[in-house]
Amino acid sequence: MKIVVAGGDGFCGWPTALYLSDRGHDVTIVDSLVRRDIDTELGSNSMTPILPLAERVAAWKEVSGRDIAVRIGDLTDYDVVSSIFQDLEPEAFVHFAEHRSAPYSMIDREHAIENHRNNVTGTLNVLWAIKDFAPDCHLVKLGTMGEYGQPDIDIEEGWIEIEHKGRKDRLPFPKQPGSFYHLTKVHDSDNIMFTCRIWGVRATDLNQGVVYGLETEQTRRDPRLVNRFDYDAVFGTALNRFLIQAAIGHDLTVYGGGSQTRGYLNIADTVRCIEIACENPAERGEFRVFNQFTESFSVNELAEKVQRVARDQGLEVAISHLDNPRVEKYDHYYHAVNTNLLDLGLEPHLLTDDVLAEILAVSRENTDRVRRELVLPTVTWA
Ligand code: UPG
Repeated sequence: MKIVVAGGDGFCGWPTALYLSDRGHDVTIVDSLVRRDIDTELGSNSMTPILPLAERVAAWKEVSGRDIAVRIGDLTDYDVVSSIFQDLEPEAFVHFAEHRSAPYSMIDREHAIENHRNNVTGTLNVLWAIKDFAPDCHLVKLGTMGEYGQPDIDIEEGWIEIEHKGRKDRLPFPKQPGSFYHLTKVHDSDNIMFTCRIWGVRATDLNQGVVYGLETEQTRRDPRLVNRFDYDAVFGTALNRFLIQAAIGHDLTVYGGGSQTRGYLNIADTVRCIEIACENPAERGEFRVFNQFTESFSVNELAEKVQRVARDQGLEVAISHLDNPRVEKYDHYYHAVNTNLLDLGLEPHLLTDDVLAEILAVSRENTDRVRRELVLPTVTWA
């Protein structure tokens, strides 16, 4: 298939582009490189030394013999987006090209607005371009499990049957996002759902959980293909941060009580989920939602797992309960349905001690690149 991977220089996008290319798809990466600019803005870096995009793609050609085309461009510019659809005529457009950090969106008013401008405008441009130039193209959009919040009922996959005053309907599942960033994904979902209804767009919204891990089968083939690995308090995510903290001898930073529970998945499953979505497109006019996570854990459970695996490697790490910089529920009910992807053939890579030990080992090789002052959270919600 002809597939565009927008955001193909990022943590999920890069390994996805390699995976799809490896599976024989004709892949074009579109990226504005803004994630690298944000590193400069925040004074942060990937723990792993990542090459410039052109060099990464050249290394992939050398290792695999396969070409990945690259377009540097910003989806908030409609000329860029319309030319992508006119020139490439993609069958699937995989859309990772959004600012994905909750803390980044909560820094101040300007960041909240920029987060909305970038994410919501980019997706609107993609929807208009599909309508204008490629009505059959399947939009595979990265949403987030964070759209749902933590309701006191089971979380369904995008839709719920509701009986109200004697009548029944299948309605969008209620959304209670926890940050301005998560809100941008809710706005995207609404915009996509609307265009499926009025223009017949075919779309899959992948409500992804927190991704952990670093390497995939493809990135492991050459050190120049290594994925980015965020550890700072703005872009680093829960489990990966704990592993890096263990590697550098920092207390594990559990926010508040630590009973906050979320859905998680391995990066190796992210890339496979995208392939499954592309190869099984939504129908014209269908707004399809998959909950893309494989297991649920509380933050405390993750910290305890990391502490135990670190101990096996001779590292003693303590668990600290910091004042929670976010406004979150504790001791809440959390049960989310995730059967759509499993039914289409996903075989999850589960969070075993071996998986943790591998990520910890890579972290231990790169400790010299960590700027310790970026580890503790500074952005607060309240
Ligand atoms: N947390 C800690 N300590 C840390 C970091 C996080 O306790 O050092 C907690 C945090 O309070 C929250 C949970 O861990 O309860 C998850 O937080 P985090 O890993 O930062 O994930 P999210 O803020 O939910 O965001 C990530 C991605 C986002 C994606 C989402 C999917 O950044 O792009 O949409 O996961 O759930």
